[in-house]
Amino acid sequence: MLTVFSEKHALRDSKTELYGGELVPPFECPVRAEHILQRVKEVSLGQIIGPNHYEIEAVTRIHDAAFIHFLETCWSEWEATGYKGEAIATCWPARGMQQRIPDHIEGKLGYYALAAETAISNGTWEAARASVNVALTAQAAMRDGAQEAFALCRPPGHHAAGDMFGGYCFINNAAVAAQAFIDQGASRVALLDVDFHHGNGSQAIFYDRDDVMFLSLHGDPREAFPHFLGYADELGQGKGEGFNHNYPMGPGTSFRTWGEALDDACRKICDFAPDAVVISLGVDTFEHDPISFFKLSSDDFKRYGSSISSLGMPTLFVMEGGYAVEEIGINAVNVLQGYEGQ
Ligand code: SP5
Ligand code: ZN
Repeated sequence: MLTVFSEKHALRDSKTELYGGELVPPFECPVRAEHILQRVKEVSLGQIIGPNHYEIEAVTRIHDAAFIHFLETCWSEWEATGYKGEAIATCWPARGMQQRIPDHIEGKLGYYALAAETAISNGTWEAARASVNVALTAQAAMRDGAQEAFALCRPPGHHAAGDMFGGYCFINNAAVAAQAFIDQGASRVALLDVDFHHGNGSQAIFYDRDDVMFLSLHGDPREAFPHFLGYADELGQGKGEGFNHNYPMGPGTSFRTWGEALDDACRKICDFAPDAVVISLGVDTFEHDPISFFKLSSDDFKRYGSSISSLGMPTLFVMEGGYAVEEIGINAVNVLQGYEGQ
């Protein structure tokens, strides 16, 4: 399987994450991508290429142009204030307040942030831009005939909505890639999100559409981030009604339970008969993940990779989360090897 990777991921190297009331080194850190790349090489998964450059229009098919401009200029505006730390939102347009975009960078940060743990710092924009180019390059390989590809994206994307960043995400790489399939003539695309966290951004982006079906297996929002989306009764709206499927699961969920949800999702994908499947591949479902509560073992990742390949559909894997850094390479690549029947 082809892997697409950009060294520019390393430019996303913020020093702080707001966690449990403390500023800690971010769980979403550069070494994650290095370990995955190392494992791809170790098992000789296949060719590894760098990304091509894509115009921003591929991104603004999904994201609001003013939001993208904000991401691009946030750090320099923040720096200009003279603050010592990284750019972190502290104030939101909460219930009953105006939804107007303020002029001051603190106001803009609150307007565009969906969570406060994710700090913006020098290089964040460049890395996010490279990450979506990685996804688009892998997608283009499939347009040109590849049956599958692995976009080793970092930073991840599935929490990013049309005009919101957070949950370590800035540009929704998987959503941009799904849209690229549609723009190249696909009638239907399924976006299957197996990251531990609900893909709130992807769901919001496609919620009223019937051409992109979104399915997500994740920690129950009653117990897990992003807390305010991902319930089972969110089924889509308007034309999109019936094209959104959530599988929230509670603390301690085993592979047995998780695998049954995956089987159900796969049946829905079969009925939908998409031209391509995009997998938001997070491996934070791992039993030793430091911020999650599912109980999948490293072998389980191989097993479910094989289930995904049973769909028999062109499949684009897009890297999302996973914070057990030592095992992240084995777990992510196990899915890809399981898919390839190894
Ligand atoms: C892409 C991705 O996986 N993003 C995840 C973002 C999660 N950020 C919030 C983490 C809050 C963690 N609370 C966990 C409590 C564990 N004791
Ligand atoms: Zn996650």
